[in-house]
Amino acid sequence: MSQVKTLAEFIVERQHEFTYATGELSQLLTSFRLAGKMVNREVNKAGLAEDILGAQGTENVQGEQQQKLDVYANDLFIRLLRSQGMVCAVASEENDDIVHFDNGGKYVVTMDPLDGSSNIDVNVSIGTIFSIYRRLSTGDKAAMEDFMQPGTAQVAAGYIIYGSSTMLVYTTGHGVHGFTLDPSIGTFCLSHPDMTTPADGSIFSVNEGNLHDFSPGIQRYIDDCKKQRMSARYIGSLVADFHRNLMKGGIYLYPATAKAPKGKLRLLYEANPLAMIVEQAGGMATDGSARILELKPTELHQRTPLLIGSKAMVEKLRSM
Ligand code: AHM
Ligand code: MG
Repeated sequence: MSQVKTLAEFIVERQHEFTYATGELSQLLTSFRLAGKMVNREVNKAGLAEDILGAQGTENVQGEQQQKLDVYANDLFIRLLRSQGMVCAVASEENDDIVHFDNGGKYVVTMDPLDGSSNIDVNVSIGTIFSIYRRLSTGDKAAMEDFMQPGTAQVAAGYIIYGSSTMLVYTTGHGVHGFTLDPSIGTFCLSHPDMTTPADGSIFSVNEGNLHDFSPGIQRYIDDCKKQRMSARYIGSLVADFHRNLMKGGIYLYPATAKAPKGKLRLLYEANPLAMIVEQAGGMATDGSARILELKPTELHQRTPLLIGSKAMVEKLRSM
């Protein structure tokens, strides 16, 4: 049997690549590693908890109130990040405002604790997306400017996919590495070192129900994909669609629509982390005219159109 390397070991081995103090990265990622495992456990028994154990009411067997999984995941990530002390504030999809820890930590985190949550009830893959920034402000409390940094300032970004297996994928700007959770030992093991995405692909992922809202250029591009007999694949969970395309080569599109004139996805905790990962893997991410990572955020829950994936496909789409 070849030597298995765990995520914890890998982080320690690569922490010299991290610009800031050795050990900080390892502490930062530990919260995500632990929370990811705990969310994974809850996701896997979601059907059980609600339909069987919870059948008599809304309380679980311990007499606790049943929590929606996205709220559970949010509370858990925040609790672990708070207790670990490196992070002084979090911006989450689940919270209107910044959650402050007032501990003087040197980092801030943005996250979507459980993305694609409409897919939980139907047993389809969902994910966690996160991004870590070095804070700019000083003092105990983080400031809005700490969160208004462009994606180029991310010091690390990653996602966890709760799929047919659970994987954690992250980058610190030195390549992209993927770890698969071995449920028998409860440990993330290195399964995909130095991930790269194919330069071109033959999968396009878009909610075609919105086709008539898309700009003529986007519509022409989608038509072109069909003329080339490409495969249409759309799960409706960003992390799952992104992960498949990253591995196989493809493009994911969520352009502006009539309902969401600025796009649906959020810049800080959906587009930016995945844009950093795709670029590190050799791909591209744009809002149609500008590089996602160079957009200057102006608000926490800012939305952006997102066109992301294999370089040749994103470039072709942009030219249209
Ligand atoms: P959410 O953050 O409310 O879960 O919404 C984000 C999700 C993405 O995971 C997914 O790619 C997209 O919304 C799907 O949207 P639609 O159902 O409009 O196609
Ligand atoms: Mg989301």
